[in-house]
Amino acid sequence: MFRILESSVLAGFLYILSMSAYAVEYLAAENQVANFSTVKGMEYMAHLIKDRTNGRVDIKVVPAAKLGSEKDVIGKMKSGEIGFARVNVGALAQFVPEAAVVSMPFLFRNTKHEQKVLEGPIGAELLKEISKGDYIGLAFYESGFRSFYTTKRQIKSIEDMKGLRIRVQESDMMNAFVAALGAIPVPLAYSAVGDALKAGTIDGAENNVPSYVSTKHFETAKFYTLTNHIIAPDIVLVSRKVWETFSPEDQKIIAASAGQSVPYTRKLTEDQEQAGMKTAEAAGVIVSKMDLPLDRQPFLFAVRPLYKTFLATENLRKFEQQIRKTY
Ligand code: GTR
Repeated sequence: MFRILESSVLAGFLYILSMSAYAVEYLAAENQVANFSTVKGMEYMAHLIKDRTNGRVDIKVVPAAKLGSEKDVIGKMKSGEIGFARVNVGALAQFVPEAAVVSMPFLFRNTKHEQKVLEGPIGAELLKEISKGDYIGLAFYESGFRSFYTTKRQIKSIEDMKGLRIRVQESDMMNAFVAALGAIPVPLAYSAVGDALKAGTIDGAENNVPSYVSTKHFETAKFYTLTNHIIAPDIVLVSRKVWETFSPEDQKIIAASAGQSVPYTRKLTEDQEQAGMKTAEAAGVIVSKMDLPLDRQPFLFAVRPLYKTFLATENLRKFEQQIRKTY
């Protein structure tokens, strides 16, 4: 009896030892705050992965840009210093030109259009293209329309953009976009925007409602104009260096779990969008629409040249065409 017990304890001990030799904790960078939909989505994905790999792959989601700005994080993923991240395609496009396709202004007509594209064959194909180099794209998270918010005035027409200092993501395309509208682009890390608004070094920024509200930017920038200019999805990324250390079986588990976190995250994003709008309005934010289509037309016209510059290859233009033809 004692022998049996002794040998099973020993076996258990050896098992724990062997498990701990293989269980590695990976960090996943997030720049949104703890209860934000994408952070929850990444945590859900991490939970599925840990469970299904019996703890071999243990991912810890680190929110609030504690691992660095989006630009720094993507840079550090090249060497594998950071294994996982959820970033926005706008920021990724600086490193992977294919990511620019879905960050272009006035491309998606609405979130349904975005969802159909990303979750269908075009989305799958685009993930493959994005995954040819230093990064593996596991899944897209839909993130809602981005619009301008400003401290001084409402945007009623393109004229109102003139001379405003608008914060942009650290992206050449976003820089060119805001400049094309007649404003002055100010590239800044996401975490620096709140202080810049308060200090008055910028007059506004642009983002989706959950980001506008969770960052409390609405407390300083009281005009939110539904320009609905970009729906740039977020993307769950793994460093290729780290990806290649996983067995094919674990790679499958990781990819499937990321995919399963998409509908989970979408529901939270939709809820946060609705709740965020209410919070903003209750705090006295003036939410306004532009009078369609007359005031919107000059915006569409101004961004046209950007397509030539940032979708510079036939392959990228092919994606654009396929997206536009999706109904
Ligand atoms: C948010 C996105 C962030 C970051 C931010 C920004 O919508 O979730 O990852 O890209 O926009 O504007 O910097």
